[in-house]
Amino acid sequence: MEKQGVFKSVCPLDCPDQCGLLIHKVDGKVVKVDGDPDHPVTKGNICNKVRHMAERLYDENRLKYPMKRVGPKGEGKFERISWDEAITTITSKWNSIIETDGPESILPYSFYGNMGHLNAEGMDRRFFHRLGASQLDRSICSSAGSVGYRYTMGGGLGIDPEDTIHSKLIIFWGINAASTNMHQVALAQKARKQNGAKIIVIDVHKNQTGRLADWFIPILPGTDTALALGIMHILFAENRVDDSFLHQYTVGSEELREHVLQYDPITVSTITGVPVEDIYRLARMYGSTSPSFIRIGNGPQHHDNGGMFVRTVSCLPALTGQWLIKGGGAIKGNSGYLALNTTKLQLPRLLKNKQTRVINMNKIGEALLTLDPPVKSLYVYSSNPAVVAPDGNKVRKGLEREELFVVVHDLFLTETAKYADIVLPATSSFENTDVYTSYWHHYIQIQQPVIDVYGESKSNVDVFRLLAKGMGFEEAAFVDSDAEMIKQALDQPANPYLVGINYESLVERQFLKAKVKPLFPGKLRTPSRKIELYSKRMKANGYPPLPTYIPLENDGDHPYHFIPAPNHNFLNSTFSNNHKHIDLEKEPRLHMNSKDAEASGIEDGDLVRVWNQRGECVLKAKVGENVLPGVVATQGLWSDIEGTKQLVNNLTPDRIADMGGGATFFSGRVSVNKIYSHA
Ligand SMILES: Nc1nc2c(c(=O)[nH]1)N[C@H]1C(S)=C(S)[C@@H](COP(=O)(O)OP(=O)(O)OC[C@H]3O[C@@H](n4cnc5c(=O)[nH]c(N)nc54)[C@H](O)[C@@H]3O)O[C@H]1N2
Ligand SMILES: Nc1nc2c(c(=O)[nH]1)N[C@H]1C(S)=C(S)[C@@H](COP(=O)(O)OP(=O)(O)OC[C@H]3O[C@@H](n4cnc5c(=O)[nH]c(N)nc54)[C@H](O)[C@@H]3O)O[C@H]1N2
Ligand code: SF4
Ligand SMILES: [Mo]
Repeated sequence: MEKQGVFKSVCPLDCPDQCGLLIHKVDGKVVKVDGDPDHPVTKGNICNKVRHMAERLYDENRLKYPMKRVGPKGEGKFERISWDEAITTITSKWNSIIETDGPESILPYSFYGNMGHLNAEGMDRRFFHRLGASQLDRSICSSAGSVGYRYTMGGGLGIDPEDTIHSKLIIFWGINAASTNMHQVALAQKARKQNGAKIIVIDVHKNQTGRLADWFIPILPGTDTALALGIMHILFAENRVDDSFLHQYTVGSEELREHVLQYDPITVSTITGVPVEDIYRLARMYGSTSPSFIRIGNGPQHHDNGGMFVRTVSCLPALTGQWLIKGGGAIKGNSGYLALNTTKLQLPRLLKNKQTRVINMNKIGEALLTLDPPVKSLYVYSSNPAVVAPDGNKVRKGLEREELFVVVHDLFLTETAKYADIVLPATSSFENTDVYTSYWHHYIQIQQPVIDVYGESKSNVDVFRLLAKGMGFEEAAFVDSDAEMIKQALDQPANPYLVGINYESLVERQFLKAKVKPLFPGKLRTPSRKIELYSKRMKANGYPPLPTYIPLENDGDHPYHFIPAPNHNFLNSTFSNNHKHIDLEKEPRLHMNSKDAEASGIEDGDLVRVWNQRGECVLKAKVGENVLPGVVATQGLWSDIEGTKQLVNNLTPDRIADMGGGATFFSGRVSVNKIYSHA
C-alpha cells in the first residue's frame, strides 16, 4: 500500500448523506480527512465529526489487541491475549453452551456502527444463520416509520434529493437536518436562494435546524399525526386538493375526506399546541405552493404512535398531487432504490430451524433478564447497547449477569465492552473492503483499504471467517473473498435501478448513481399499486385503515415530556469516547422552558437531577424558549466519564412502538429537580 497521497473513500457512519471522502496520507498515516469534491451530492463538504476522524483513528484509547476480563463485570479491567486464545475461548464456550442449551441461547447484537454491507449485514448473518443462534430484530432506528411509510407508499422510495433544489416549500418535519442530514440543508438553502423557497421546521425543540428556518413551528411531542390530519381537514374543506391525482394514483380519498372532518383546527390546536391561525397558515401554504417537499425525520417516529405518524404524513403529497412535479413529494428514506441481493449476501438458507426465536433489540435488557430459555451468550459488534438501548439500567443489569458469556468487538472499550468476557479490536472502515449504499441519495460507493490495519485489529468479516473456521463450518460461503461477496450482493436482477452497476465499474469509478426514475406516473408496490390513503392491509393487521391520531401511552405521573435526541458532534454514541469530539460538544444540557424553570426555582446553568421510575441522570439546565412548557430536551448519547451521570437512556422507556417493533425513546416522562446552583 502506498504510504503517501490522497485516496478516495466513503464515510462509513450511519448518516443519510454518505459523503464521498478524500483521505490524505503521510508516512502511512491519515493526516487529514476531506470531502471529495467530485461526489455529485456531497460535493466536497463534510461534517465536523468526520473532519476530525483522524483523532479517533489514532486516539490513545483505541483497542490494539484482543483482551480477556480480569476484574468484575463493568469495571473495565482487562489483560492482553492472542487472537488464537480469543477465538478458542469463544468457540469452546459456544460449543459447550450449544451442547447443554442449544444454539438459540446465543444472541448476536449489532447495528450500523459501520454501514458497509459486508461488515454490517454480510458475513455475520451467514455465520449466525449457520450457528442457529437467536435472531435479532434490528428495530432500534427507523423500523416503525418504515413500516408506516410502506403501508402508504409500498416501500422505501421517495424523491431524488438532488431534485429538491427545485422545491419552493421545504418542510423539515421532525428532523434535525443541520446536524443529521447537512446536505439536504445545503440543497434547501440553494432552493431558497434560487427560487425563494421557504423552509419550515416542525419540531419539539428549536435546535440548530429550527434556527435556520423561515418559520419554526413548535409542537407538543407525539402529536404530529393530529397536525397532519388538521392540514388534510383544511385542504379538503377549502378545495385545495388535486382531484385528478387522487383519482388516478390513490385509493380511499373519499373515505379520507369524510374521516378528517373530525380534525378541525380547534381540536387539532388543543392536541398539538399549535395555534389555530398557524394551522390555517401552514395548510394554505402547503396547499398553494408547488413544488413542495417534506423531509420526514426520525424523531416523531421514535414514539408510541410513530408508525402511524409516518403513515399519515406520507399521505400529504398525494393530496396536492406533488409526486408528479420535479422537486415535489417527500423523502422518508430511499433505501428501496439501492436494495442489494440480501439472499445471496446473507444466505438465510443456512438457518435450518425456521422457527428460531427472534428477539427485539429494543428489549435487550428485558431479554437478558427474563427470557426463558435464557440467553447464555451475547456477541456484540458495531453497536453499543449499554449506551444506546432504552431502559439502560435494565440493559446493564442484564449485562452484569454472572453466567452470561459476553463478547464485544469494537474499536474502543465502550461502556458495553466493559461488561465483556472477551474484547476484540475492530478495524476502522478505512482498513477494509466494502460496498456502501445511501438511504437518502441514489449513489452506491465502494471502499478499498486506504490505510494498513491498526495493531492487531480485524474487520467483522475477518472475525466471522475465523469464528466459522473455529466452529468447523465447512461451507464455501465462509471463505468467499470480499470481492466475491460484493459481486454476490450486486447480482440483483430483481432491482432494475441497479442495472449496469457491478464490482468492476465501482472499482473504476468509486461511486455510481442508481438508474432511478420518478415514482409517478407509475405503479407502487402497495396491494392496490396506488398510494393507499385507505389501507385494507392495515385493517387486516389490526390498525385503523385511515390515518388516525392515537395519543401516547401513559408513562407515569411526571411533569415533563423528555426528548433525548442525538447531538451535532457525536454519531449516536460514536465519538462520545473521543476527546476532540467531547471538547467540541462541551457538555450535555437540559433545555427547559423559562416558565417551568422559574416555577421550580431553576436557573440557567444549574445542575439538575432528571429522574423517573426507570432511573436518573444529572445534566446542566439550559433555560430559555427552545422548548414549550412541559417539555425538556437534551442532545447526545454521552458515555459516563469518570462518575458523571450522563446516560440519558437510563430514563427512556423500552415500550414498543405501534409498528415494526420500533423504539419509543421520545415517549418518556421525567421529573426535574435542582441539585445546586451554578453560582
Ligand atoms: N450529528 C449526528 N448525525 C446523525 C446522528 C447523530 O447521532 N448525530 N445519528 C444518525 C442516525 S442513526 C439517525 S437515525 C439520524 C436521525 O436524525 P433525525 O432524522 O434528525 O432524527 P432525530 O435526531 O432522532 O430527531 C429529529 C428531531 O425530532 C425531534 N422530535 C422528537 N420528538 C418529536 C415529535 O414528537 N415531533 C416532532 N415534530 N419532532 C420531534 C427532535 O427534537 C429532533 O430535533 O441521524 C443520523 N445522523
Ligand atoms: N436516547 C436515544 N437513544 C438512541 C437514539 C436517540 O435518538 N435517542 N437513537 C437510536 C438510533 S436511531 C440508533 S441508529 C441507535 C444507534 O446505536 P449504535 O448502533 O449502537 O450506534 P453507535 O453508538 O454509533 O455505536 C456503534 C459502535 O460500533 C463501533 N464500530 C464502528 N465500526 C465498527 C466495525 O466496523 N466493527 C465493529 N465491530 N464495531 C464498529 C463503534 O466504535 C461504536 O462503538 O441508537 C439509538 N439510541
Ligand atoms: S457523518 Fe454524515 S455528513 Fe458527516 S461525513 Fe459522514 S456522511 Fe457526511
Ligand atoms: Mo438511527
